[in-house]
Amino acid sequence: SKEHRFAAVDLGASSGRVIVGEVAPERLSLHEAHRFPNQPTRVLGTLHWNILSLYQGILNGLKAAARNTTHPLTGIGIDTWAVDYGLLAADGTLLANPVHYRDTRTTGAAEKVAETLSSQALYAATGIQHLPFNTLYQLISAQGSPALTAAHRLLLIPDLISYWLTGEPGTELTNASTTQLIDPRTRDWATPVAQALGIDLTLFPPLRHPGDPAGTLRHEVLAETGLATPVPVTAVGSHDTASAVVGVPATTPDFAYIATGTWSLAGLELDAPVLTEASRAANFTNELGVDGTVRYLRNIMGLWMLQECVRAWETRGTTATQATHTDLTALLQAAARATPLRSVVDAGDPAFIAPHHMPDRIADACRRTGQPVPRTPAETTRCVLDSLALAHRRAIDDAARLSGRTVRTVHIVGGGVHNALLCQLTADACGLPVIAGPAEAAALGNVLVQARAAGVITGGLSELRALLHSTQPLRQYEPTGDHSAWDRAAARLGDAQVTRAAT
Ligand code: LFR
Repeated sequence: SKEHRFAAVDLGASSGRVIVGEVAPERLSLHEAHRFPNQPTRVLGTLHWNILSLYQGILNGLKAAARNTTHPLTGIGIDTWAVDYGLLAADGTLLANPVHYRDTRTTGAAEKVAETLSSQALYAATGIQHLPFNTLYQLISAQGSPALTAAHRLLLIPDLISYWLTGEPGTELTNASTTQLIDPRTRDWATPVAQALGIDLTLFPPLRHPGDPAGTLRHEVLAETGLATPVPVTAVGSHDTASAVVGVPATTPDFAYIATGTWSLAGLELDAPVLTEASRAANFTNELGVDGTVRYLRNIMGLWMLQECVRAWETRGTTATQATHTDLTALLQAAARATPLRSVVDAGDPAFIAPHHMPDRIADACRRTGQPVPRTPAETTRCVLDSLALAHRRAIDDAARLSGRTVRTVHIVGGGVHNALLCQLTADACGLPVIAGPAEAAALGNVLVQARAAGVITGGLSELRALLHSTQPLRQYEPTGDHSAWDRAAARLGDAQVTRAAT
């Protein structure tokens, strides 16, 4: 038949998914073959990803995909969160369990780097936003450790999974850009940065671009999953945010996007990086995108803040906040009725990155800025959502100003699409229409890049997006309310948020 099936392996911070996309020239539909929890584990004080359990979830997902389809899979693509990695010995053995980017081992690494390379020079060479967990800082913190000393090879998480599935090592470019070791102008390694800091770039296998072949499933994987031989693996935008941006159903060039989930990644798609001092001071990143694009965006805490609050309330046994779907719905309904913009916090503040005590940290931030402290889960939830909307608006305004572009539409994709209050507040804060959907943008972007590489569909990003626009359910939110209320709320946070990156 003319219809092809592609499996998207999409690992997020709270769950992993194997999603099958059925693609034909005018058709595109998804179904979830398997979803499994992603539960980080703390061992002797260090927070790890449970990498073998995730890999087993992927094998189970591929097995489910093989069972549920009458047609063979045309291919597989893998995307996950960024920056983290596994270290391998020369024989391919994983030398240590990958560490979670929310682990605090990188504390002090930025200061150490600054002794050799100023933050100005580092930004001019890599264009990457300062985040404490960038691979660069992880490697600096790991210098001299037994695993890094013994390592023959470093594989970023999607590349590690790809290697286990196919036996073929590679480094996919969009995710490689998040290491802070890539020059966004040449889209190749920033060798002088690595040399200055004593980072061995030969640990990284050669770069692959989205759409490149990445091997075929090993026999043991075929046997375990029941898939028919041979199934190719294709490099996609292996950074989940890169795939999510492909999955933005934009029909005009003047759009901003917010990829929502554990994080909110808010910004613009550009064709060249912005490496100015103003851009660095505003803490904007130039991650590389599919088809030669640049993802000019800022990391904002995202729904992580709410997830962590819910977890804290559950542990304390606060009523009406069990993590069931209905109770989350009730919590959001109560938040919708709570006083708007009563208190806001800076949702870009790295103080919110680590797990634990989120309601207390939010209360502290309110107190510090002289605002009322939220008393109930509903008030805290409203504070988080107002703060996210405010941070969304700020990122989009800054991105437009710093890149000299105009924004007329905001697209929200990813898990936050299901949060109608967040979508409406974002439209209100930005004073722009918000188009929400699809929620599974990363899986869709993954599938589309595979389908194009396989020749099932053709065209550039705008053609891929037109297919999304015509096949995926979308919802539009118009801006409402008094726009100046958002200006006043922003003023309460003062200049702290603007100047953070400059320090
Ligand atoms: C989102 C994401 C962000 C990245 C963060 C950490 O899932 O990939 O883009 O900054 O996770 O890797």
